[in-house]
Amino acid sequence: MKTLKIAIQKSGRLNEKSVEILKNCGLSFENYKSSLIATVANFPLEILFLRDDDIPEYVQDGIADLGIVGENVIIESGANVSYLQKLGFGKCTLKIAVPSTSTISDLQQLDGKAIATSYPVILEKYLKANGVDAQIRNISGSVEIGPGLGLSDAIFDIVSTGGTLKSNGLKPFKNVMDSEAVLIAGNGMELNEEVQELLQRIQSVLRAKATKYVVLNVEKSNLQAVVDLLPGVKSPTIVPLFEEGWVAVHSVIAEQDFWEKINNLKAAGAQGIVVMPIEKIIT
Ligand code: PRT
Ligand code: ZN
Repeated sequence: MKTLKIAIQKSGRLNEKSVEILKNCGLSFENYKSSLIATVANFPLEILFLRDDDIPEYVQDGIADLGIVGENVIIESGANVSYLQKLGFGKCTLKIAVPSTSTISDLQQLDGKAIATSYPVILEKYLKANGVDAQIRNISGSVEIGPGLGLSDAIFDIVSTGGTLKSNGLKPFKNVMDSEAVLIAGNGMELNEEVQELLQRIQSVLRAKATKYVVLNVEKSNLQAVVDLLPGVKSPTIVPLFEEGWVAVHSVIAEQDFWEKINNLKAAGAQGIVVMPIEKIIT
C-alpha cells in the first residue's frame, strides 16, 4: 500500500489547528518542533512540515499528495490544485486599506496610486478586473507600515480582527477575498481509498465541531413545539421519564445558532437543558 503524504504548515497560524484536525481524525504521530516529517503510526500517512508558501507547489508537483493551506496562498501561488474540503479555521479577509484620514471613496481614485502588498498576484487580478491602474509595491512583510513610511498610498493585506490596521492608522476600504484553510490535492489526482477514508474522517470531525448534543426535559403537552425547533441528525430521540407526562428529548443543534435555539427551546417549555460537545458524526 502506498504511503500518502500530507503537507502542513511547520509553524505559524495554521500549524496548531492543522495538527489538531489530524489528531482528531484518530491519527497518531509525534509533533516535534524540530522535525520536518512525521510518520503516522496507525494510518499509511506521512506528514511534511513546510512553510505555507511552499505547500501549493509541493502538492501540484506530487511531492505531497495532500496539503492544508490558506486559500490566499493557493491563489497567490497560481498552483494547479483542487480543493477537497474547506476546514473552517484560519479565516481572514484580504482587504485594501487606506490611511484613516483618507477621503478616498471610490476604487477609481486609486488610479496612479501606490499599493503595498505581499499578495501582488491577487491584487493585480482584482485591479485589472476593476479597471484600476495603480502601482503595486511588492514587499514581503509589515505591509501595514507602508503608508506611514511614505512607501505607498494604500495597502493590500490580510485582516482578521482589524487591530493591526487600526494601530497603524489605517481603515479598511475594499474587501477583495475571504480565505480559510483548505484541504487540497493535486489536480486530477486519483482519490484512492486512503484519501477517501481520510477525507471522511475530516468531514466527520468538522460536522461534529459545528454541532452540539442537547438533552432536555419537556412536558408531553409542549413536546411538539420543542421538537419543531430540533432537527437532530435524522430526527430527535424521545425517551419517557419516570415522572408521568414528561419526556427527555435528545438531539443535535448547530453551533452557529446555538444561543437563539436554546432561548427558543426554553420559551417552548424545555427544562434541565444539558449541552455536550460531540467528538465525531459519522453519516
Ligand atoms: O512561515 P510561514 O511562511 O509558513 O508563515 P507566514 O508567516 O507566511 O503565515 P502566517 O502563519 O502568518 O499565516 C498563515 C495563514 O493564516 C495566512 O496565509 C492566512 O491564510 C491565515 N491568516 C488568518 C492570517 C491571519 N488570519 C492574519 N491575521 N495570516 C496573517 N494575518 C496577519 C496579517 O498579515 C496582519 O499582519 O495578521 C495581521 C492582521 O491581523 P488583525 O487581527 O490585526 O486584523
Ligand atoms: Zn508564508
